[in-house]
Amino acid sequence: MEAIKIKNITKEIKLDINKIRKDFPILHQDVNGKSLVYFDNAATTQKPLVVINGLDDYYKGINANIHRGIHTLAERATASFEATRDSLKTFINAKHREEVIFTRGTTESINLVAATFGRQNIKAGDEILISSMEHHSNIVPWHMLAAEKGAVVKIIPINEQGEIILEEYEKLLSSKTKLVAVVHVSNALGTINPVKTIIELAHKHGAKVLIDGAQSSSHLDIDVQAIGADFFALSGHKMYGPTGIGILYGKKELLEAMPPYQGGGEMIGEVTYTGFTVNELPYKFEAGTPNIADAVALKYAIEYIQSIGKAAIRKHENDLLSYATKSISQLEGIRLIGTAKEKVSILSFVMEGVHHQDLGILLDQNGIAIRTGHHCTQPLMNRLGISGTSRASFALYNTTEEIDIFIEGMKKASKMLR
Ligand code: 7TS
Repeated sequence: MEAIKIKNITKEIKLDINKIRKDFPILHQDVNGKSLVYFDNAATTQKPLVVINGLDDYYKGINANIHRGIHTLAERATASFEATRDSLKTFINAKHREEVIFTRGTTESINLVAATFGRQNIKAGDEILISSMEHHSNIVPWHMLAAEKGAVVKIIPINEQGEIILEEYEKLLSSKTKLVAVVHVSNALGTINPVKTIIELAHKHGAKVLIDGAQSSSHLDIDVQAIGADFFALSGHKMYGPTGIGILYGKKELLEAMPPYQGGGEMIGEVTYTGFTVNELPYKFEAGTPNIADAVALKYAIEYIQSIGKAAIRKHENDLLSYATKSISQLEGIRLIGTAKEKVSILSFVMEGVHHQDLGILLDQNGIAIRTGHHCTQPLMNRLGISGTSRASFALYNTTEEIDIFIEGMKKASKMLR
């Protein structure tokens, strides 16, 4: 009953895209003499006025250092900073607010886990499983840890559609597996991974699981308790928030058992000339003055997403992906890279006989911003036998008219380059 009800509601939701586009000043400009078409949302999303104004308001009316001062501005800044933690707790459905640790973003969150949980728990001969479609930020920290400890990084294979092969994953799990680190949504393929199942299987073997949520947080409902994640990382800038701020979610009992990440102010209880004691969560992992302003403004991005609703966003983005997939498939010499059954609005492709960089440059000359290259997934590109792809990634403010312009640009480029 419940599922049917939700489906009906979702069907009825139609976004007022013109109204939404007015919230994003950057979209209304010409680039190289043409109206900007911004299709590089998987790299970073644009920011709505509420976020831009939030930053402005913070520096004009609130700015002070947090957690230390007793004066009014310090109290205001602390309250605003901590209010974002509460918003994020709700956004990812964490059980406790102290499970939300502020970091610079996904990359730092993963490095934090490698440097603390990893160093503490992973020994020589232990195994870390990652998938074939990880971003470099969910590969290199594990290579570094494995080299330091004499541990082994093993790779979960994918099929030709770009989906994790669960049976192969199950075969890799054993009592040696200490950590599974998997991306929720692939930035290069758009694949949505079955993270709940991946986590359940890992837990059967006593392994902990880190989910890289950099690409999922703006598209999907995130519920860390429902999926059972031990760690979950996200970046504010990929969900309409500022750059330089993100979070690590960790289960309280795990975070409590982990050693601190960096030493400095705020992460301590008491310091003497001979040692120190550690502060309680979440401050134990937040040494030094954090990125207060961007954390404060991130709350407005979350509220913006919530005011529109993930269901409506997802419906609109799915429509865009279907439209774009159909349109591009009618062009000659296009090979889609990433054709998983469950995908977000990422369209990766190769134009046969054309280097992706040349295509990107030509599209840019027509005001169309896409991403080209290996998308920081070099091992995946090697696995697929390609040097890179062209990637158009759509957000809630994109339109089918923009896709038409993109397709026209592609036709023009194809004529010139092939
Ligand atoms: N994980 C995934 C899946 C990503 O897509 C990215 C960034 C990161 C981690 C790193 O996030 P950061 O905020 O810490 O930098 N991905 C991309 C991309 O696809 N194009 O530019 C950055």
